[in-house]
Parts: sequence; structure tokens; C-alpha cells
Amino acid sequence: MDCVVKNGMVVTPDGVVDADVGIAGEKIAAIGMGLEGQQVIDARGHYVFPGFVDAHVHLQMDVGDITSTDDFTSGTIAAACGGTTTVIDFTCNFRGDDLLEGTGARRAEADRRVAVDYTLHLTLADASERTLAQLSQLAHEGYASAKMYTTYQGLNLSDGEMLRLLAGTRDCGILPMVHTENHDAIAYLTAELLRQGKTVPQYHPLSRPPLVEAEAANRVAALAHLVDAPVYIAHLTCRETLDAVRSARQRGQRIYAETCPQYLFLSEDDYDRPAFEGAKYVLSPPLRNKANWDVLWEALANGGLQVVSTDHCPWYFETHKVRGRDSFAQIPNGAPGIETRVPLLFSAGVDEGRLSLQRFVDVCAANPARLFGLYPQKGAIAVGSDADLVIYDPRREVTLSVQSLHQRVDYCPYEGHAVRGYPRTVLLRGKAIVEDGQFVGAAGQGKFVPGRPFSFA
Ligand code: DUC
Ligand code: ZN
Ligand code: ZN
Repeated sequence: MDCVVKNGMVVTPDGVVDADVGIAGEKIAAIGMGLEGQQVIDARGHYVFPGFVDAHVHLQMDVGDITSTDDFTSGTIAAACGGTTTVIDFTCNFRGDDLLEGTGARRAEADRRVAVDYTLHLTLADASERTLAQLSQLAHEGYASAKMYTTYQGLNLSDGEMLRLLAGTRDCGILPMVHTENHDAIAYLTAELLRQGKTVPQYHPLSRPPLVEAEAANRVAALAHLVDAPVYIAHLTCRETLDAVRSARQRGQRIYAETCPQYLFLSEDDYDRPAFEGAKYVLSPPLRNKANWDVLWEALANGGLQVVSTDHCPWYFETHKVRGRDSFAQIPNGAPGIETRVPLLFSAGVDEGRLSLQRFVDVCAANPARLFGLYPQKGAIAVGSDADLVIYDPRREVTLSVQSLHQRVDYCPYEGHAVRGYPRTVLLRGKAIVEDGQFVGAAGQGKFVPGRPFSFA
């Protein structure tokens, strides 16, 4: 073996075993006792997890004349420090753009800059003959999923377009991931609020209440059913949308959904923070009331939800968020989270008993890898898998703070939140990229990982 991770509590797909993990080159070569290698990493008293997979991030994403503040290097360094070794970002084409060109352009931005492995969800912003015709080529090149939107100018699709794209992706084994919020309802409610002079961040959630999300999710699920397509609901926030997903599942649909830490730890009360600080929490769909926290945790534990990703999309409070001082509708949407997802989920999930170890690994690593065609190369500790490993100290106590995190942004939405358990050492394809919580890797060491077509198994 080139390297052996010794004496850890190894979380494999078959259960937790006290074992060594042997690495040859970039792959896991053995799991067992008494392995020997040229390099030894002591993991006694630590969990050994597969590298975590964040299926939803927006690095250096242009919105109007500004760009989300973490670029492919800074964002993936932050990901690594938080235990994430694979991220899935998005192509950034809009309606009318050439999807192949848009995909190539996004690859050129990420390749040689990423510090962890990555892939991209295709963005399907129209249902033109050209877009539909390009899908099978892109599927063969390893694009296993596509994002579609029911809102946002330049991205939102009509129901007819959605149907054509759901059928087109179905035929290529591409899993559609849908941002579900009713565009016209948001436009109407926002205009009404602003007309009444209701401009402060507290009104953001009122412009996009739970039914705005649940109606679109219900509609998208119905459209997917009509063409027998699988579908993945992005950033599910509330009971109403979970009900729509459950109904679809009850009629036999292959429907999957993710939530994000912000919907498990933050709430609409955060919009009440003084001095315009509520703007830090303006993201879409918005934060909900706290009654949804238990609903979402329960669904994560019992399989109603499959994935926790971040929707990491940071903006500077001091220069970007303040653009919405006169209108909540002008606040750039999004918040940072790429570095804090795993510690938050381990601490409140595993340490506090809401999730089993296996379920934690499922929602943070194995399931996103499975759904987006990366499993078992990613998301599993198994012989033949990439040697992406997180040696995790379950007792380390950390108070989350902008001071100590690596995300390139001037605030942490979880400032002061104490977690128990933190990544100590992170390996990417057999190489240590984080040691004692410090990044020791290099920008550019991450690779594009082609995904296999979505299988209905
Ligand atoms: N909402 C999105 O839909 N995308 C990026 C960030 C956000 O808050
Ligand atoms: Zn979205
Ligand atoms: Zn997003």
C-alpha cells in the first residue's frame, strides 16, 4: 500500500467497522486489519468517512453585474476544509444560448482551478431543437444531470418546455433537478408588497411563501409523471413541498429531493435581525418557520428526503447585500455554506441522535453520488473507490465563525453556533489536502468526474 489509514472507525456501505483502509495510487485497495503501507495516518478514535459530496453549489456565478464571491479555487478550498471532496456546480447559460458552448465555457472556468473533484449540472434554459439535440452528446461526455427552473428571468420554463425537457432528459439518462417556485406568483406578491411600501428584508419570505414552492413542485412532479421521467426537487424547505413529493411517490414516481442546512438551522426569524442584517439570510426559496425543522429532520432520517446539499452562493454583506437597502427584491439571493454543511449535520444529526451514522453518510455523500452517476467512485469507502477519505474527530468542539472559516465572504450565517465533531484530515484520491484543519493541497488538483447515466434501479 502507498498509504494506510490505521485503526479508524470506518463507515462503509455495509456498516461501521474498526479497520485500516489501504490506498494504492488514487484508489482504495483494501479494508481490513493489520494493513501496512509506506505512509501511515493514525485514525484511532476517529471516524473514517467517504469524502463528502455537495451536489449544489454556485461558485463564481454571475448575477447581473456581480459574481458570487467564492471562485472555483477559494470555494473548493473551503469545501475541502469542511470535509467535502466533490462538488457539483452548474453551467451558466441562459435562454437562447448554445448549451454546448455554455458547458465548454464553464469547464474552462473550473478546470485547473478546483481544489477538489467536481462535475456540473447542465442548465436547461430553453427547449429548443438545438438544446434537445445536444443532450445525448452531453450525456455521453459524462453530464448525468440537468437543472431546470420554474422562475428567474432568462431561466424559467413554461410547462410545455418543461415537458419536452423532462422527456428529452429521460431518454438520455439525465436526471432533472428542478428549482420549484411559481414565477408569476413571486412577481405578483413582490409587486404588491413593494406597492405597499414593504421593502425591508422581513418581506422577502412573504414574497415567496411555502405554497409558491409547493405549487411548483406539485406541478413539476405531475409533468414528470405524464412523461414517466424521474425528477429531483432542489432545496426543499417545508412541509407543503414534502407533501407534494410524498404524493408523487405514493403514485409510484421516482422522485427525489434535497434540503440544505439553512432550512434545518435557520428560520424566518433571522429576517428580523437589526441593522439590515436580515439581508444576510435572503436566499430562495426563503427560510421558513421553525416548525419545519423537525419535519425536515424526520424526512432525512426516514428516507423522505435523500440529500443535504448547500446551495452555496455567497455575497458580501458590505458591498452586495446592501444593494437591497431600498427593496428586498434587489438583495442578491444566496448565502455561504460549503464549509459548514458536514460539521452542522454531524453535530446536530449524529452527535445529537437525529440521524444514524449510515443515514448521515447517505444524505451527505452516498446518495448525491448515486443520483448524479458518481457512485461508487465517489460516496463510498469500498475497494476500487477513489481514496477520498475524511478522518473525522467526533469530539472536537468548534464555534463556527467567519474568523476561522475559509469561505470568501464577510459573514457566517451560523456565527457563534457550536458544533461537536470536525474533519481533521482529508484525502483526495489518496493525497492529504487538509491536515489538522489546514488546507495543504493545491488549486488545480481537482478533476472533472464524468457521471454515468441515471439508472432507474
Ligand atoms: N437561490 C437560488 O435559486 N440560487 C442561488 C442562491 C439562492 O438563494
Ligand atoms: Zn435553485
Ligand atoms: Zn442553487
